[in-house]
Amino acid sequence: MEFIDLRSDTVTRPSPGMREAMARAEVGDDVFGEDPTVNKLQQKVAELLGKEAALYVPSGTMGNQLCIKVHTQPGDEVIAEKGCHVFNYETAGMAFLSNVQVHTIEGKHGAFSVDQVKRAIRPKAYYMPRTRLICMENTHNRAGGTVIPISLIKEMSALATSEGIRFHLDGARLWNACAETGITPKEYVSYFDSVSVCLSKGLGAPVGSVIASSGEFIAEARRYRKIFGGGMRQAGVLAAACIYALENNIARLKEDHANARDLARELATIRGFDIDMDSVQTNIVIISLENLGKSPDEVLALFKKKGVLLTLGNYMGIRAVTHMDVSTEQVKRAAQVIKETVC
Ligand code: TLP
Repeated sequence: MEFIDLRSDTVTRPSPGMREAMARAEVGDDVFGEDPTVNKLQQKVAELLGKEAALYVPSGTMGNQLCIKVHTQPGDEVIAEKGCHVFNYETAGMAFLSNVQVHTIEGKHGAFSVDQVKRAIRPKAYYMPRTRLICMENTHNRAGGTVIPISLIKEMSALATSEGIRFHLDGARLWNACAETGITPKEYVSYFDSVSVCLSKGLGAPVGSVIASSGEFIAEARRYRKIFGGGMRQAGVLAAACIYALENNIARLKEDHANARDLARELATIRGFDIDMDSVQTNIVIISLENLGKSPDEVLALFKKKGVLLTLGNYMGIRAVTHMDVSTEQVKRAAQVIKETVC
């Protein structure tokens, strides 16, 4: 059976053009800094994001965790939104790798306010944790692919600077925020000390993320990347796919957003499917099943039998993600199958 796979934009496979670019890639040993394609990717991303330096890493998780490691000391505290990826889906990496604790704040549509953060910042006392870092996620995955307003980012950045606190962006899907708002990656990233962006989600590369920051920061991150086992050798074959993704796959992201909006509108007509339409801003649709009378696992299994794959979302919720490997036609078909299955 051919599946319509809406579990995540991570399921995208390299296209023939991308595979060709990978096959042609010049390579070298990247632990020696000698892979020309990796170096080209890092330079390209640093320029695109307006930062001094960048580093290719195997995953978004490693990108975030490296940045947290470089920013913090054991015993520090990190402020993050309650639903964010670094807190929920990185297997307690912050505690495990950086020995820091997380101070979570519940935001609206993935965004916490400056006031909430002000209240969360610890007074400077030797017996209290030291607030060292604020993490933000844009777009915010668990909130439904929501875009964090640039005005809020600006204000938060000013607060962080005045308090001597670092500011990190989990920009796994920053490209989607840019496609939706028209704001450039450089503008978004200018308010942060560090950023991690993913090439292996909506942009369709098979593997990899890039972190960007100052030259000194990236040199330190490179050291930790080796410690964490992320020093790669002839990684140019993968970096070539990332360069191809940046050059070819950004412009089309709005198609995914339009597909997600259409899907959300269709699914919202189903009784027991609750969708916050205000949260459907990019390529993610979160559906709450609290009023359906069937468990998310049960529903997902039924869809799977009919060839449509979704995944678990929040509590009692499921998630659909549109991406370049599902056409508008397939998204329409998926909506139809879902309707027939639950109605
Ligand atoms: N997200 C995955 C799952 O882990 C939930 C997905 O399918 O959406 N930041 C954000 C905002 C992410 O959504 C993800 C992946 C990551 C970081 C981590 O990226 P990887 O999977 O490359 O480690």
